Amino acid sequence: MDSSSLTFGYPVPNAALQGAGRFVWEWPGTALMGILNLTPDSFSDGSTLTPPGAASKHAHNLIEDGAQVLDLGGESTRPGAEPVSAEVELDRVLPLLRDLRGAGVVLSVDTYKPEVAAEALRAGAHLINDVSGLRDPEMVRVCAAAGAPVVIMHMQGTPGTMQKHPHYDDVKLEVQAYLEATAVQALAAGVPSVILDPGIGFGKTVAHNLALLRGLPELVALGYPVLLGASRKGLIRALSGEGPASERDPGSVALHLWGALAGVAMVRVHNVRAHTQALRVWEALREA
Ligand code: HH2
Repeated sequence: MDSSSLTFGYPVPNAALQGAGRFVWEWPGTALMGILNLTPDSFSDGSTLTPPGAASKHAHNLIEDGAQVLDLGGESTRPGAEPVSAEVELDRVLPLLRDLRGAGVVLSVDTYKPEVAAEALRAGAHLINDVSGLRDPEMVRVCAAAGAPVVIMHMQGTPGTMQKHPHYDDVKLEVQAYLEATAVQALAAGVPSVILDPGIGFGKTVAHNLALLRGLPELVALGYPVLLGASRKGLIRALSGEGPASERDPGSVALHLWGALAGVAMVRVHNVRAHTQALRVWEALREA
């Protein structure tokens, strides 16, 4: 099985020291990033994690189910979502982040705001997941200074407007070119490593999403770890006719197994247990 790795400038669960101040986490196959939306308005699970203790319990359940990374988000980025201030985002994310410091998994924070990233990294976050794809140059400086790797996700427009009129001449080439150029710049500026994410549903029609999913092997071939996040997204309803987000786990598994077949290093999912089982079966079959 192929393996992937990320480099950090500080100790991280399961990472090995490789040279001065360089800690490398290497994993085989496709790792599971469990989603923790600490928001009242996320599209699939908004508000369910806001009562005290509920988020921590859910986080530990995700770890027990097989999550190697937890992604904590304090602002919804669903289509039409309103931004919140850095203070609100930090108030939602920091308590759980501190609570999870000894949990033995990689802690990611889903933010495009450099001030949130800086504070989260000080509080024990290991990885920054930037859905704006490092649009703010300050984000590169923050991550380089801290020694933090970054998920660079592609988004056309902003969450408020992105689904109004998405347009590309060649979606696959444009997304790939953006991700590659941004990765090269980030690494040159001192970010220790990056993960690339085509941003399913972020300023894309169904046809755009399908072209990106079919083009995953070419994105993987660039040589960077690739993350796929299709969990419970509207694309699944569009392709299957099935209703609410909470009922889209079978479609999520189907799309993420497609990603695993293409060689993606990580999938970002709500239902970790279902994905653990699907990936174990699929990987055993592949290795047989
Ligand atoms: N999708 C969402 C949020 N963050 N990050 C990455 N890297 N890739 C994604 O595809 C991605 C992401 C949207 O999903 P969710 O977190 O479930 O909803 P919301 O933004 O409404 O909280």
